[in-house]
Amino acid sequence: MNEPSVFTRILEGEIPAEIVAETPNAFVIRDIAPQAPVHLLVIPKTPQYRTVVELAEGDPALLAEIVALAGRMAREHADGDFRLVFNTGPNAGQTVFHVHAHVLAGSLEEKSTG
Ligand code: DGP
Repeated sequence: MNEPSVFTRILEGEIPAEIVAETPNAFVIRDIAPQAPVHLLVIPKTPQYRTVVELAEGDPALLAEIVALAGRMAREHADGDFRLVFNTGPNAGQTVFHVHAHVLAGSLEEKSTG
């Protein structure tokens, strides 16, 4: 058995984090190191998919739920416009291998992302 991911540990209350939104299949937290005025992580509850490609291949309906929830978060926390980022693989900067969508929104002028 793999160790539970940091996101599973947050979902189970072992690591403190505010759950910003929750649905039957997904939950949302604020990124601990925000790269934009609004930087949320939309995360499937299941830990079984490590990357967005695995999720797309294994459960496309769940991927669609993640994208729809990202859109809802952008409307509720910003003006509805957002960037959706799935870092995929360590050479692309992925550090947590429990698939998650970065929702980056808010004023471009305030943003300090690379
Ligand atoms: P990635 O590099 O795409 O795997 O993004 C993982 C993100 O997870 C990274 O931007 C920081 C965030 N993160 C890691 N640990 C924690 C944590 O304990 N709490 C919160 N809120 N975010 C975390």
